[in-house]
Amino acid sequence: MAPPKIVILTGAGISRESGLHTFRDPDGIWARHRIEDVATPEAFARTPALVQGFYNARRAQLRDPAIRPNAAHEALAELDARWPGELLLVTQNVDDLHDRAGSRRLIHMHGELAKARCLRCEGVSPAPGDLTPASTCPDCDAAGSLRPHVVWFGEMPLEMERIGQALEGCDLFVSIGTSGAVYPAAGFVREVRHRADTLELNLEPSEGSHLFDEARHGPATQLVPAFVR
Ligand code: BJW
Repeated sequence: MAPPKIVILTGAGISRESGLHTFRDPDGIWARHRIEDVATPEAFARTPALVQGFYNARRAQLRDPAIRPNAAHEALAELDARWPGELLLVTQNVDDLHDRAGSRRLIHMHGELAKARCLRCEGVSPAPGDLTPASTCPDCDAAGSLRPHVVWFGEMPLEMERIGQALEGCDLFVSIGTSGAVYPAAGFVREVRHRADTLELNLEPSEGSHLFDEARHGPATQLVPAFVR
């Protein structure tokens, strides 16, 4: 019999114990910044330097040697390496901790902090240390055309077709460290729950906890290795 097909969704909670803040916890990013100021296309059009500064600071934090993949990222990379069947890790996180841990079958549906996108040619390139409203695209040389390669509210998340196909065929859906507050990711469990097993691993019950067959609550560095091994 073929091994079960697995889709795993992760959110900011999986990177919390690596030292990165979540969004909606009391000490989270949205407690210090207004979404309308930093995470919409309108904010970027209005005050590009402010938005670039917000992402420059988070990019700099990611380069801090103290910020490293934790036991949860490592366990998922281990699962990816040894799982003989279909597996897709879909992360909402823009950090690169899954990549650094070694996960390969990975989609960053909300983009990547370490990359920039050109508004002119749409090329995606490594972000320079600091992006400014004057930064030049390395692909088309257009000046002032680079934006953070992240998905803001009102924008279409990335690779939705591939994610949709994986969800359609999956036998097990696991959601880790996400509040279930942001769509379309928050809706994945509803898409699969009538034909796949569903499991939530989160510090506390999420908004959609009741939709899962099983929910285990605690820190990701304990729950995820225990699930994988
Ligand atoms: C731990 C832990 C530990 C802590 N261990 N756990 C009304 C209804 C439905 C939809 C909408 C609506 N009105 C507007 C919308 C659409 C909107 C939306 O969902 N809004 C909601 C707020 C209602 N969505 C969009 O605009 C999206 N695009 C879209 O919908 O396009 C149209 C479309 C239509 C049809 C199909 C497909 C598309 C785009 C959303 C973009 C989100 N962008 C951000 C910013 C990215 C860049 C950046 O990083 O700055 O993405 S917002 C932010 O939230 C970020 C995250 O990826 C995302 C999700 O947050 P996450 O990861 O869940 O973090 P938290 O903080 O919320 O939760 C952390 C959890 O971890 C908590 O539960 C903790 O308890 C737990 N935790 N420590 C385990 N140690």
